[in-house]
Amino acid sequence: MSFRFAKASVGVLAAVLATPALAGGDVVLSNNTNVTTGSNITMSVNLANMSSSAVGAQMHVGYDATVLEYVGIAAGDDFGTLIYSNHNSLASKVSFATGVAGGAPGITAGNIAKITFKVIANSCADLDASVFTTGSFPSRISDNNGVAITFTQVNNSSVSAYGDYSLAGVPADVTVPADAGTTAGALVSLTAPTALDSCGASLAVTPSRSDSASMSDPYPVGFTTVFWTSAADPAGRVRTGSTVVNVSNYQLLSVDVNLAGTIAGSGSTAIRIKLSDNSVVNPSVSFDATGDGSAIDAQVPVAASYSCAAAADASHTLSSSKSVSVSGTKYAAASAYSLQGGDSTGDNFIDILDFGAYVGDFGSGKNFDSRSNFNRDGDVNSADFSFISVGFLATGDTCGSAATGGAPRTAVSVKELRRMGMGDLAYGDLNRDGVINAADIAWYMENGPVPAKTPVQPTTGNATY
Ligand SMILES: [Ca+2]
Ligand SMILES: [Ca+2]
Ligand SMILES: [Ca+2]
Repeated sequence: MSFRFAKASVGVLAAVLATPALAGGDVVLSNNTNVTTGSNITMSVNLANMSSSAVGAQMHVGYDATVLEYVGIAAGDDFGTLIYSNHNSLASKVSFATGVAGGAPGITAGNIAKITFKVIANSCADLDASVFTTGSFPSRISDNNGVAITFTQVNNSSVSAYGDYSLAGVPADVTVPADAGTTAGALVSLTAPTALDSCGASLAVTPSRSDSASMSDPYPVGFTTVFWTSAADPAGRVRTGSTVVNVSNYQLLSVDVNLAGTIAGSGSTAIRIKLSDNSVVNPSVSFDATGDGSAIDAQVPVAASYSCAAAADASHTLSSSKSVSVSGTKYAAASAYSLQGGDSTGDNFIDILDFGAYVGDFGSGKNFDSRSNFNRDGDVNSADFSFISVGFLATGDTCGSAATGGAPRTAVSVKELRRMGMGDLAYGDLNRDGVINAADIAWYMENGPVPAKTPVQPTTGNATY
């Protein structure tokens, strides 16, 4: 095989000083920009603006070995013959000669070689990653007469190799209660993550929700996933993240709840809160030694609204009602509850039944929650009887409806108590006439909770209950 350039080059190399060079053109390095670090890029060695047709060239291209790793060289689209090539890894340099096969007319512009590198480091518009350089033989371009054409080296290759990047500040998963005053769920404000490509340019991050709602809409009860997606970096890579929003199936109610009267002990107990839709919750409330307590963020069923909440210690106090309104994202009672002690039977009346319980419960070794221990000290005694005495025949308030119906009672027979399954209240029949009534209270006031040794006959002959 023979090549016009190969034949001519021998003579040109010898005659380069003797023969005046032709007016020139440009040699340009160019490459595909914006690649992913780790991928290959191919530098094109091109001629442009040549004053006369070129048929052969010999050149040296150096490269930055911290960014590029040599892979190989090939002839160009227009100089289709690779006559010679050498890779000097120590010098980080590729030397080559290419030309047009015999008979071709030559070119004034076109591609004379392709050098492939692997990009081994991130690079941001790196203009020095590959450059024309000098080497063991002169760089030259020749026409088909073997005459050199002068040229200007134009190093306009720009390597941009993009490394990995990630979203910054992806919000952590959140669990929140449902907002009060709506069944739509909860409004949750999430700060969108940010993204910078490996060259430091900001990339927009777009959210989307698994329920297809807008970010400003309430999140429904249950789990909703927010997907965050960055715009592609110049190498075409997107990054994603997600945040799960869990809206719990309850709303929050806070109430200030206090025990009325003279309280002498502290402790915790469940407070029954009955809401205006008849749902009931029983948060535990801690009371201090003066009877002050509160239920903060008690969990209540999700509802569009609550107008009223009735609170009680069901084994000690009457119920008390307050209107309820939305405060921020929670429900709040209009004012503090003051729970009146004296109702041991939980029927929302303070009456003769509670007196019966009191007599049976009388004694020491009691705790905060012991029945009939209305002042919450260590005993059930006269201090507790005073709660019954002060509140006798009072009825609690349950948002406008009685808890059990009926009315407080002034008398009850022992037989009826037993039919009601409340035989333990029969201790209240202190005078042992078969009826618990005002006469037993009078007996207690005179004798204490000590039953008569023999029954006292009713003065009226028959009870009237
Ligand atoms: Ca009662
Ligand atoms: Ca007590
Ligand atoms: Ca009696």
